[in-house]
Formats: sequence, C-alpha cells, structure tokens
Amino acid sequence: MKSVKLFGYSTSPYVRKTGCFLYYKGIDFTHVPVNPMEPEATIGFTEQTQVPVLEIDGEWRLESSAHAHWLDELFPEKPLCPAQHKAKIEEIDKWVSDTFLLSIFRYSIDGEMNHRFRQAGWRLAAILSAQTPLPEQARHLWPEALKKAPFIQDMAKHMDLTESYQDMQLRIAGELVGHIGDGPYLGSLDQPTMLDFAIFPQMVWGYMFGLEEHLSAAAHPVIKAWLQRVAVHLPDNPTLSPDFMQVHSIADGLS
Ligand SMILES: N[C@@H](CCC(=O)N[C@@H](CS)C(=O)NCC(=O)O)C(=O)O
Repeated sequence: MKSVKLFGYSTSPYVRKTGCFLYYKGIDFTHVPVNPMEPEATIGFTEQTQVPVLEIDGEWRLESSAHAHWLDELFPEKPLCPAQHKAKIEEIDKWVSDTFLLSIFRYSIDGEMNHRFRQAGWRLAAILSAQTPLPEQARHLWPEALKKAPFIQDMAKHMDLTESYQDMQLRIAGELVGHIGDGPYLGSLDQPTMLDFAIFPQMVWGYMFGLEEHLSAAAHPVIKAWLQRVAVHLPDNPTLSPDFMQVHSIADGLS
C-alpha cells in the first residue's frame, strides 16, 4: 500500500480541495497539520511555504489541481478528471482556480475591518490553533495578520477590485449555476470530478465550523440540490478541520 500524506492547514481552501480528492477516491492518507507561523517544522523538506503539499511514497508535489491528475495516475479508480471530459474539465477548472477560489480571499484584501471580519479572523485562528497551537497574541492579531499576509496581497493582482464585493459574489454564484447547468455535476457531467470537490468543501466549511450561521449557498435551489448530490460522495466531515470544533452538520445545512 502506498504511503500518502497531505500537509496543510484546514483553513486553506486549496488544502480542503486536495483533502476531498483523497476522500472521494477512498485513499487511506495521513493529514499532517502545518503551522502557518512555522511551516518549516513540517514542510521544511520542500524549502518553501505553500500548502497543500501532497507526498506519496516519498515524492512530493505542490498545486491542488495537479494533485488531482497525479492521484488519477497512481489511483485510477474513480477518476477526478475522466479522459473523455478532460478538455471541458480543464476549462472549468481555470474558472474554479482563477475566479471562484480567488474570490474567497477578496474580503481580506479590501473589505472593511469590521466586527464580522474580526470574528471570522478569530475563529480561523481558533480552528488553526486546535491542530497547531498558536501563541495567544498571534490569535488576537489574526484578523490584522490576514490583511497583511503576502500571499493574499499577491492575489489582489489577479482580481478586478473595481467590481464591488456584492456584485462579485452575485456574478460568481450565477457563473456557478451556469457551470452546474443541467447537472447532475459540474460541467453537466454525469459523475463528480475534481471540479465538484474543489468547490464543495468551500461552500460548507464556514457553516460547519462556525463562520456563518446559515448555509448561505443553500439559499439557491440549484446550488442546494448540487450540494446534496456531491455530499453523498464524501464523509460527514470532509474538511480536515477537527470534529470537536464542528458547530453544524452538512445534513442540517441542507435539510
Ligand atoms: N495554486 C495553489 C495555491 C495554494 C495557496 O495559495 N496556498 C496558500 C494557503 S491558502 C499558502 O500556502 N500560502 C502561504 C504561502 O504561500 O507561503 C494550489 O492550488 O495549491
């Protein structure tokens, strides 16, 4: 049996994405939590700081979308990118990476430092700290740290900051509905792929781990029905965040 390790913190959407690839394929793996303040302690062997890092039998690779293709090579069962749909999947995956996943960081770039942002920042720090304890002072300052993080600042270069936050959210929800199309899965495909598992954990994680009171994505009937279809392919908590920090279940959010 191959030894599979996923290094990363569960507050990263990219780490949750690779985690869902592994869960969907039913691959036995070890999640190694990475402390974002001391990444060298766990991923020092990569001589860089980006997560997720996927290691299989001693070989490691970066980039969550590349992980899907690598996993398909080594574990062909339940393909994340079935050959007959490769072109379509790659086209939509570009939207997932360049638009959907990027948008998660928009508020940290030019959103107001208000009560809600502070609460969210502190909650992120608490979830991180549950797996890799952070100093108390760092937890207090996490909302400020988020706004200053260099990798988040870099993302701003690839965003249209002239579009308002609300317009961006509405546009992306509309584009997602367009990509679900007639379903059942993204790209109107008849089986779930890397596209579904890149988006699903991001939509449910905030609700599951106490960052939002309601599963807001479920307010749209097409998105809710798609979430229900994808959920059956994953465990109850497919996010890598610890169960003891969980506030709501996916089932509750989708009931
Ligand atoms: N394109 C990469 C993006 C990964 C990424 O941006 N990871 C962030 C966490 S959300 C990170 O590791 N930031 C710290 C750093 O780059 O030093 C992927 O898909 O894996």
